[in-house]
Amino acid sequence: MDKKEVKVMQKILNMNDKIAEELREELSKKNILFINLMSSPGSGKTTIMERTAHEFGTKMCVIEGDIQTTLDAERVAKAGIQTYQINTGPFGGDCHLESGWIKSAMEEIEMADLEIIFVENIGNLVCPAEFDVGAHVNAVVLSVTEGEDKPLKYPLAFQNSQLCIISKTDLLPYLDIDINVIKENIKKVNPKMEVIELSAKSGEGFQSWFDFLKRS
Ligand SMILES: Nc1nc2c(ncn2[C@@H]2O[C@H](COP(=O)(O)OP(=O)(O)O)[C@@H](O)[C@H]2O)c(=O)[nH]1
Ligand SMILES: [Mg+2]
Repeated sequence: MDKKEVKVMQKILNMNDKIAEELREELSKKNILFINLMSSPGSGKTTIMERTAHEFGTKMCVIEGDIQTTLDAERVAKAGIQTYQINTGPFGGDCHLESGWIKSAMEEIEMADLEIIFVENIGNLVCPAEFDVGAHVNAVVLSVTEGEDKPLKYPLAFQNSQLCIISKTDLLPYLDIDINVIKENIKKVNPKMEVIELSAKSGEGFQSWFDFLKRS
């Protein structure tokens, strides 16, 4: 293995962690909760943000991460809240967000009335889990259509998160999926994981999500 390459990578991660720690402390002092949502593409993160924005209104803001387009920020902004889009496409198309980019985004955000800042990380169940973005809570969203085995196949996202949102539960009647097996597999990789089941289509389970946010 090339030693120089390892050293450089280590340096980048150290810098990322340092900025992440500073961000976390700064937001704690401001009494703002910072939540990092991670998942594979299409699990329902933006739809969850849209419904959550209708509950919390201008007390929340969302930083959207995507390789290309401002589509998600446009969707969430319709709820009348502050949104900020980070595109990694022009900078090599990275598949994750780093704390330095989040810091730059936060410098643009008006924080006076905020109680919660969400980051919708780039859709990918692997890389985002490797980068601390400075959140108080990492949450991984797993939709029921993704299969029961995903916590076992992509354990880091589940091990580095405190909450798993099992989404799209309205689809369960149409699938050969046992939600109890999903939950068992989550517990196998992270026994302490809190789990919330919800459907952004029907709204079922959202009260548990809102309660989680209010007590976090
Ligand atoms: N049936 C159903 N579809 C959903 C639900 N949540 C999101 N979707 C659909 O799933 C697709 C991807 O959702 P989106 O929020 O863009 O996922 P993201 O890529 O994780 O942000 C969209 O077509 C949504 O309408 C849900 O709870 N139930
Ligand atoms: Mg999205």
